[in-house]
Amino acid sequence: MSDRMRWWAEAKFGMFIHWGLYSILAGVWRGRCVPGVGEWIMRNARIPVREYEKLARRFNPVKFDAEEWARLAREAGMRYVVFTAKHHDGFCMYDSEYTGYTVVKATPFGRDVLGELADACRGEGLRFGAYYSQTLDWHHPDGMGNDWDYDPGRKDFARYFREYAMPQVEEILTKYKPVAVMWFDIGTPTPELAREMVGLVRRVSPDTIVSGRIGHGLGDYAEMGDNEIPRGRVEGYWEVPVTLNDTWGFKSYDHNWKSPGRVIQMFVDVVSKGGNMLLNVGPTAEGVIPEPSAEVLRAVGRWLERCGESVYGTVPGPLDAPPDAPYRCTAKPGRVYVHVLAWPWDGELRVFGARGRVEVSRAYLLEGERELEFRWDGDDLVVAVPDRAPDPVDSVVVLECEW
Ligand code: JFZ
Repeated sequence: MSDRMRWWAEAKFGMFIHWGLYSILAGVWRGRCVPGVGEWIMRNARIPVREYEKLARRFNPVKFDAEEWARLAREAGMRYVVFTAKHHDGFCMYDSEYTGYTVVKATPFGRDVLGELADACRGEGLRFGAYYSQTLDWHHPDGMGNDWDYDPGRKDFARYFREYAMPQVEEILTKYKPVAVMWFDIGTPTPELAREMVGLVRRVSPDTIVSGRIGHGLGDYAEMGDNEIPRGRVEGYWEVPVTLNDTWGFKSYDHNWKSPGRVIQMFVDVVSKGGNMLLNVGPTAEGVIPEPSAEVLRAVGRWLERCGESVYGTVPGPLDAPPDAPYRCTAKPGRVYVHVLAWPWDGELRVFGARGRVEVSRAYLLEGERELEFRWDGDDLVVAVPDRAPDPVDSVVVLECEW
């Protein structure tokens, strides 16, 4: 395991925060609901730069409290936070010296959101990372993606990348150090430019992790598609970004919140396959994380408070659950944690294909440590379990074993 990735591989769980001028529109433009994710409203509604820029004068999140957000992440059991320093709309939620289009210079709020969040997260013992859109930039004439204000044929993207994006990444890495993760997105048009950006990060901040969406296989880990959990184990370091509803940036009418149970089971599924989960919140224009999403996070945290040892610092281990099995497995030296996601109705938990993979000496419930009888049936380990599940979402059976 590489030194740079050690904390990340053990952390398993992070908070993603998408917050910017798009949070003001909240999915609505000129009285119309705009389809698609909230942070893409400028593109999806083809809002002219001169119109969209005016939102900056309206950005005054009087209820923003970075320490409250950091406390929620800690309560949820999250170990790192990734915040949108600059998303595709080009607006900088930090104090950039390369543009006036920033939360400090262009808004009545005038505060350095990235800086306050970085300090608050570190105060809670959380690692802090910055999301940076290195390719799409709908505000800058040489950035990619805005074909409604600018002529794509007249763009000089290499100039944008080398004279704007790279200097901004360098200022983020130096002004807000230590930046634990630079979360690049969408990919980079050429491997040459991607290598230049990775080289910059390595030179300026060698411990900073580079996300997979820098592209061309140059990241320190692989980033799955949004909400895309692989069907089986994936070797190497990888992460899946997950929304709590159906948007990253706040939309006033997206109430399709995932239940705590679904989030916990998704999380355990991801960890059992070797990945991390970066779970998103989309705060409102006032600076408030929507309460329904906060409640989900707190419920996840309560489960992790009780069962976190079966997740943090684990590896997939010797037992791969069949994709449609009602359980998932994680492991540490000397033990396998069987996460039972659907409690057996007949009192028998069957762990498929365990023979020859684990030498079991003891089985017990993680919560309460109740001893459980077990037997072998062919290649399967069969554990006798009580009628009632200890937890309605994920009851953990511990197998003490050599593997
Ligand atoms: C990107 C952004 O466009 C989006 O706004 C959000 O920030 C999300 C986390 O990242 O969206 C993507 C990028 C890549 C894939 C899917 C959505 N992908 O590779 O499938």
